[in-house]
Amino acid sequence: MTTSRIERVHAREVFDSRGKPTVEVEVTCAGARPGRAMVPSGASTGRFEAVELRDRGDSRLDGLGVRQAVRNVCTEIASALIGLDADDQAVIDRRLIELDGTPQKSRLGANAILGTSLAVAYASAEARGLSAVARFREIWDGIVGHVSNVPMDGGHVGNVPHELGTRMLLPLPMVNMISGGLHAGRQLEFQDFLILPVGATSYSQAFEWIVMVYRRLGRVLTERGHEGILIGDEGGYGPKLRTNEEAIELVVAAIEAAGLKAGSDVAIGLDVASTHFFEEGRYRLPSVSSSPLTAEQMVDLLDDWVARYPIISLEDPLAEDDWGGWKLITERLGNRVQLIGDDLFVTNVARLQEGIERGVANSVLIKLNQIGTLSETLATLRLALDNGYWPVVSARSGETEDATIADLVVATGAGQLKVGSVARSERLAKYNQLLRLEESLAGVAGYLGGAIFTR
Ligand code: 2PG
Ligand code: MG
Repeated sequence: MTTSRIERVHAREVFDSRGKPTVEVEVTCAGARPGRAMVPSGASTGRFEAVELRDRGDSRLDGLGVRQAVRNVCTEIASALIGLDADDQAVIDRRLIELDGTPQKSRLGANAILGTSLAVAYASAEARGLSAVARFREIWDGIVGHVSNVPMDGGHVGNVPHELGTRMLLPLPMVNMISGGLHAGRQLEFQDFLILPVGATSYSQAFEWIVMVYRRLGRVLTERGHEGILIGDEGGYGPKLRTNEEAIELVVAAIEAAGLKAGSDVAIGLDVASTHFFEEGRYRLPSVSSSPLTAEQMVDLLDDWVARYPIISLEDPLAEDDWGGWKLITERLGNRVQLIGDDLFVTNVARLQEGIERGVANSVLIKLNQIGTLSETLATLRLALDNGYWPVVSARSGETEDATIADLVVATGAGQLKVGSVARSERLAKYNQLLRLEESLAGVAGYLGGAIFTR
């Protein structure tokens, strides 16, 4: 018998940052304290994501309850896992996938499965007295093995530096300043106006710059007459603006007001999240044009913005089904800008593989709950690195105090992290954990920052 034999699997319903129920799982190994994880939840979800099981049809909590998912953990999943070795994450995750038996984890629920998968990793850490980051590092080394980091031919995808995936790294944060889309009352069509402090030389310096830009943005908004500004789901400001470009200009003004250089110190990223305004093959952007845009017009628009503003990263610039549009933007901008597939790839190996084969995008957003197990998430991360795609580990718009992604991004050396703004504790839980890791891993974990784009 190993020291990490699973003795108990338990779950409960808890609540996330939007006050929606979510699943918390505890897995306990013989003689150890329980390992615990909580599951996040998206609002702008992709159609190809793993399925979150909710108690639809139940009048309680508007049908948002997760009691069935909780029951699934406490009954079927518990029976399947008790007695297994928590150190064997790959075996456990395979068992969970087989037990569910559906392509998108809709029977037991991706929330039930991910909560369990992560709690197993924590249980293994508890059983052997390891920190979370050390356990994730072990799993990354063990399951994923050596990452070859071969850049793709043709130079249209990023030349990902060798350090990504091969050593522990504090990430370059990509941080939401202004929210629109489905996260802030639809005043703006685009979802996230983000900053990337590419000129900072350490994570803590990067974080301080972010805090200062956020504070200055608040002041700039007030000075320009935006009273009673709404804060979006991820802590970004949600002012009433007429156009998406106005949001970019405000962020540039805030960077400068913080005494920093827009571009070389702090660059801009957009999560266009275009799937939610893609209708019948066209992009509906009333603030830009009264008639919906074709993919080509969308690419022209973004190309123009990239030329005029210090934008270095675009997420979901085209919709989850628009492979043709994606191909076009990759050809036009792929050697100048990070093009992140979120709804497009949904952290799914098969979809990312398809993107690689089609020569589409050069970066992938990594969200644990889009795919539903730790092992599958790491497999997608590895596929990205093997093919010269930058991975960006990401939180969801619905989060909890669970800081797993902070430990995970450092352990895997993925290089970038997207969490949301610096105004809500479910976001700060991750940023603060990174500050702890920067201290405890001094001399062990590196920091490449903006150099991930230029090496
Ligand atoms: C995204 C995420 C996080 P959601 O689109 O990248 O910003 O949003 O969790 O709502 O999908
Ligand atoms: Mg997104």
